[in-house]
Amino acid sequence: MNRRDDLYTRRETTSGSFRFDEQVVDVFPDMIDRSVPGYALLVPMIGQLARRFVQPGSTVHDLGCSLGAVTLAVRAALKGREDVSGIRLIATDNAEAMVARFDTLLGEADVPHERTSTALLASSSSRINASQETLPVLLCHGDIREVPIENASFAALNFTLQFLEPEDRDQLLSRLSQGLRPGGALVLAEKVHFDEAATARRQTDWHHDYKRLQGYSELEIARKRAALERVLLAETETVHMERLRRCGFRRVTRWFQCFGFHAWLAER
Ligand code: GEK
Repeated sequence: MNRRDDLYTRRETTSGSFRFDEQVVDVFPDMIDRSVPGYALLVPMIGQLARRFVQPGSTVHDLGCSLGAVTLAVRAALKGREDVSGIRLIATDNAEAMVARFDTLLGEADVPHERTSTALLASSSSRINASQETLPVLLCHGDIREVPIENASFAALNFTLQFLEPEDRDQLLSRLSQGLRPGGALVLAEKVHFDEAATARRQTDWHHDYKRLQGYSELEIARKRAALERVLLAETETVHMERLRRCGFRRVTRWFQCFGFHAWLAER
């Protein structure tokens, strides 16, 4: 059962103190659903896009997988396709508490899976027999900046790039575009920043209205906001689109927006 997120009723915060720790993991599905407007729609839609773009015998990356919502949506969407043998689903996160919990969830759901690391991914292939049509999950505890991206046809950065230092973002996206096969695609979802002050204020107000309607108090909203300062570094849509093109993506399409939460499909 998913626990209700009441973390910031209990936790006093200092600016920039947010971490993906055990206590966040305990409430994570509820936290992200009640904090990111549209999350419950975005996840299955990423699965739908994967069904179109994933190619036989290729690798799929869920980068910053948390509890694996995207991995599981992609896996569910690919089921029923005739040509899934040999597809490797790799889910990576650098928070040990997240990976441990996702491991447990995969076990409970009887999904074939195996723990690995970025170093092992680089040096060996999985022991899991991906030739069967079981779509096994390779669960990787590590930094997405170090994950080898090879022979991929689909990747998702669902609200993860925003946690990297901006100077590391170009390198990751360039590696992704180089590691994707022609015809492959990346889904990037981010909280965006608006340069124009009045627009930024309105979008923040609307986001906070969403959180209020989801039952968060003013104190919880203020504490979470302070905790994320300098941890979640949002950029404008223009910065994102220019970076995606500069890093080698041929066509970039925004396919989702709810207030300041955007998702683009970047095609190789
Ligand atoms: C979902 N995609 O439910 N390397 C690996 N993981 C990282 C890194 C990094 N450098 N930085 C942050 N993370 C998920 C939601 S949450 C978004 C993604 C949110 C991980 C971090 O540990 C966390 O699990 C995830 O990225 C971001 O569809 O909480 O707003």
